Amino acid sequence: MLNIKTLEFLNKQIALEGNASATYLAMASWCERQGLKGCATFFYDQSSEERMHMMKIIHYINEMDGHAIIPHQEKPKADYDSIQELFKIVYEQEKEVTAAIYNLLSISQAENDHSTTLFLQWYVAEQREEESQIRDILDAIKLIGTGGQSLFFIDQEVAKINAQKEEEDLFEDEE
Ligand code: OFO
Repeated sequence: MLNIKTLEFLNKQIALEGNASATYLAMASWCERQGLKGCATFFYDQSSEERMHMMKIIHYINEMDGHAIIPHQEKPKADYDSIQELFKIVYEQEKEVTAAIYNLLSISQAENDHSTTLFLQWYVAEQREEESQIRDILDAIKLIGTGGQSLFFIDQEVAKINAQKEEEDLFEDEE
């Protein structure tokens, strides 16, 4: 059984994960329209992952005899000035989600809710991975610069990250 405060913040987290999924989907669509195939694939995959994060919380709340509330979805930004802007937005968004997870964790610990504390450990690790990945992409963008063919090279770099992720996922599936 979840206490009222933990339930309230878990429900807030559903909204955050859902909004992250929608934002990534909007970014994927924008990238696809720009011919940035590597970036589009990256954001489509991220969008699916965020939806999965949201679903995990919905199932967890209901399993714990709470009521998972499906939130109103904010309309994500549709247009971006540059690929640099887009990844900077993503980084800030991920940092906000991490802060929300930490806050939720502090609440569950204060309430001696060991089950939720354990459940949230997965999200802590996931956020660390996501933030590190976005920082790597931002570093690559900085190195490549904004010269003539920079978009092409940035897209290639992101495509390499997609391939690496795919390999890691396969490896995890085999374990
Ligand atoms: Fe849900 O992992 Fe990012 O936001």
